[in-house]
Amino acid sequence: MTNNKYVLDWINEMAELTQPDSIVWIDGSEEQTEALRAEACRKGEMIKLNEELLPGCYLHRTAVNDVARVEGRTFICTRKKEDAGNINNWMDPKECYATLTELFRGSMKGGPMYVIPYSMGVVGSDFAKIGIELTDSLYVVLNMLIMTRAGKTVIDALGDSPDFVKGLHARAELDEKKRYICHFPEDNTIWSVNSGYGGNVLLGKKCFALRIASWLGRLEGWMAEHMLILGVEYPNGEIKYVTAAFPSACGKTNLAMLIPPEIYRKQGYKVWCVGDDIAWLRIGKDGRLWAVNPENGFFGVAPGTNEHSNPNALAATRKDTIFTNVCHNLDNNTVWWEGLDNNPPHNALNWRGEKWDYTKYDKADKVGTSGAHPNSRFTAPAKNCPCVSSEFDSLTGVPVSAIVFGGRRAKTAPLVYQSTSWQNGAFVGSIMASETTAAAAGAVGVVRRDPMAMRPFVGYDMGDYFGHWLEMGKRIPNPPKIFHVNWFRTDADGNFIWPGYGDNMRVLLWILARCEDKVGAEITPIGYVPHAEDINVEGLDGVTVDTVRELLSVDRESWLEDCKNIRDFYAQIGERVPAEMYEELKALEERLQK
Ligand code: OXD
Ligand code: MN
Repeated sequence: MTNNKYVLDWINEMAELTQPDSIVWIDGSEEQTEALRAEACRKGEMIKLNEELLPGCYLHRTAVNDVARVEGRTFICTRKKEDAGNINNWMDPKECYATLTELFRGSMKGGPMYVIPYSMGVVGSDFAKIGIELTDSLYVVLNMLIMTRAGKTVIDALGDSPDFVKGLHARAELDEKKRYICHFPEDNTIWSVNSGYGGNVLLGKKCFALRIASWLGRLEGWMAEHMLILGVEYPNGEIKYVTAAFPSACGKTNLAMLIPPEIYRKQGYKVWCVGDDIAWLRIGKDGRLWAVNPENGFFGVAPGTNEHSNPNALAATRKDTIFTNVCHNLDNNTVWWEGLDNNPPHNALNWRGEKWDYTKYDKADKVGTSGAHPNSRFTAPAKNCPCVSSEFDSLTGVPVSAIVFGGRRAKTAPLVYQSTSWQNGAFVGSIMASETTAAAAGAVGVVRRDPMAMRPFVGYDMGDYFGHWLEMGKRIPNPPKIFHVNWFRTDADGNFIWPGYGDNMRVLLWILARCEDKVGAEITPIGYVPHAEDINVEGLDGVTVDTVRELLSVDRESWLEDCKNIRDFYAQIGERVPAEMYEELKALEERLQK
């Protein structure tokens, strides 16, 4: 497919190491893709679902020990340890290549090596970057064909250039003790071995579009962020764009595809989805910040997705979708997950492929008793989404009015607040915290600091990353305003107070009104908080202005407690945390103590 010497030499070298029987180039044609789907079914890697009810859809199960990203096995391999920083796991590149070379050796024997040329971003746009993934997994090929723009057009666009990210993946023995997800930002290289779970093996996504891209962004003066991108359309047709960073499985996909409450729909408000997970941000010629979504599909969390929480996501999964680790309804050969509806299938296999008894479901042991794994996923083409933005394929992206940070916090963080400047906003992002979810292996529900929702995804030192945010702020003549939200505050009984989902529109409209100086706010020690009356509660059941007042309250004691934790976390990041962040922290403490 190409004469590019850099590409061919590298593929030959990797093939000599992994020893596949053949090399199969992925051209992106429907003909080849359909043949590969059929082959995946023949080999038992995928199950074809009911063609009438779920046309073009498939089910895949990963190994039971391989169901989430493995942060403990994810490494940034820079020559100097300090460039990877204290928050990342680090390995010396030479040592890492040597260890992984032995794991890759002969790992593709007996089967083909697939070569997937892919572009993150629209081919031909200034934002786009090219990668090539070599893999032994058909599941990876078929997912990459949904999640990225892949195939011949990409290799043609690369031409003779050496400028591509080299990704090597092999499932090998799926041995979790020998599982490694390794990034070599100085070599534009990613090696992933012994996993088959999306976040570890779809190398265009977290590995390239966040970890390697964040490194490139720092070098080249742009940003790669764990952010959704949405457009709010006003009744007059004007559209304002917002990006929002929430940690994994905290509702980015739901917010990105939000359906406004009826009172707004009637007036003509709409929300358009540009992206649900990753944003690449560049300074435009007009001095504003512009965003693109480098992906081409959604790799969304299935459980909890339903007609109420996210009808747009659900619609996106009704055709040409790959489901991973969901429950298989044997009666009609469709899929099911907890929170889809109240009718669990009676004749079904669970995510492990075992006969499933829905009456044994125990909320306290989801992994053991649920039909679908808590981190089960759908891989759906973005084009399937009824609210996909007309700017989805734009070469220049969309101009960003507001950046929103958010976490899952039962207490402390109010429903929404606004930072007082770009520097203060970067500080607000740096002190984000959230309760952990099933998207990563490990305990669920523990509060951990997750700066800008990028803790698992920054490809270099976290202190330097904060520094890059501050630098960018100095260079954007007309920067977006920066906010923080928390949809997850609970009452004394542990129930969520704010209805969330579509009603988050009410908060988005306050945010956008602030961006245009159309609404006032109260200044508090943490920043600008809405006057409770300015969050519209019309049409909400059981939520009054008083509820909103409670949701907006700032408890000085718990904030001061949080500040101690932030100080410890900054110390853990180490000496590259910029002085400006410590100044912001000190000023916050002083305001809270006043
Ligand atoms: C994801 C994640 O899959 O953040 O998007 O884990
Ligand atoms: Mn994510």
